Amino acid sequence: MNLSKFERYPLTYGPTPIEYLPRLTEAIGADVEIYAKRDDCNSGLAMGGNKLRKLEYIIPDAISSGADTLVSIGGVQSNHTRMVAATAAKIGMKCVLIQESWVPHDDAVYDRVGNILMTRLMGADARLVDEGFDIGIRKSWKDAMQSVRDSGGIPYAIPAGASVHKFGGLGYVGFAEEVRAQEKEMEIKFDYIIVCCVTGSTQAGMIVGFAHDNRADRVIDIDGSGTPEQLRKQMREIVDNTAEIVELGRTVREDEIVINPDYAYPAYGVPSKETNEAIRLAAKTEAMITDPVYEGKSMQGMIDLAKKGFFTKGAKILYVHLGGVPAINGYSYTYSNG
Ligand code: 5PA
Repeated sequence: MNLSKFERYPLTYGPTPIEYLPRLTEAIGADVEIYAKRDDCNSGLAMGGNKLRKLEYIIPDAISSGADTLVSIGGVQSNHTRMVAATAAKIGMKCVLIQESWVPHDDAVYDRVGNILMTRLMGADARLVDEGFDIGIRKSWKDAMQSVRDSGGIPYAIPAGASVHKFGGLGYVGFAEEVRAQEKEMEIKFDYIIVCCVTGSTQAGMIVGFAHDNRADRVIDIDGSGTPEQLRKQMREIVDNTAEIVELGRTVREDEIVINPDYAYPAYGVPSKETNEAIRLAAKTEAMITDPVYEGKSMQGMIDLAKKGFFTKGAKILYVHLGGVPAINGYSYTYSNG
């Protein structure tokens, strides 16, 4: 496998910490140990998060294309578009963002706070569009590309979640290499890795990275999309493309792509009662804040699976915190009493 042949534009601080979560482990009360990998603390750019690992491998291509405007897409409270806006500001490019109504959620300030507030502050042109949730390529996004051309600019296309980009999976191949090095240092080995996926390249990258030491099937995706079949199809494509370009040397088997669809209810971006309980538990035991769209659902899934005895006895579980906390500001009524 060869990742080092790809150019990387540094946007993160470097390897993210892994920490043991003793109070959460105790509160769950199953025979497992919970650790967290803090990709939510990976950068000084507008609060960071998982998209920066992906963008590190995409930005060299954007720069060499001669583009002057990054164009991307997400929901109103998209973390991804915040990270694209941050990257554009940092490298001195313009930024046009399509922000669609992906989440059926009413809150008086939903389109004013959190991610979109920071996105606007960083100078991005955030365009609100009334379209529902879809992880695929959208017409609104293609129209945005054209509007940049029409005004004399040169756009560079970054798809939703930076996922179906030819280099979208590379960042999380690097994550797997980083975890392997940290395991060596810490003299432990994780039995399971828990991650929340929606557009797919975070887990797809991990799958390829961990296929290298034959434990891709230990990466458990807790789906946050509510459209797991479309996610699996998209993930399969990203896995195959990424495996080929990093020269994994074999095809990833279907059973190595593990997606658990059980916790995405009631809908993308809408937390269930159980999601909110999981968010509160992580906050009260470890001061680790998770959001109602992504990490709260993977937290819920991990807790529930641990309680149900899904993990082997004594297992060491690595919960990957991918960021996303700013969106919580759009849910002020949900958490008005904690
Ligand atoms: C997101 C995605 P993938 O899209 O790579 O599957 O990652 C899922 C994910 N956690 C997990 C957080 C905090 C995320 O932000 N967010 C999207 C966004 O627009 O922000 C791409 C959907």
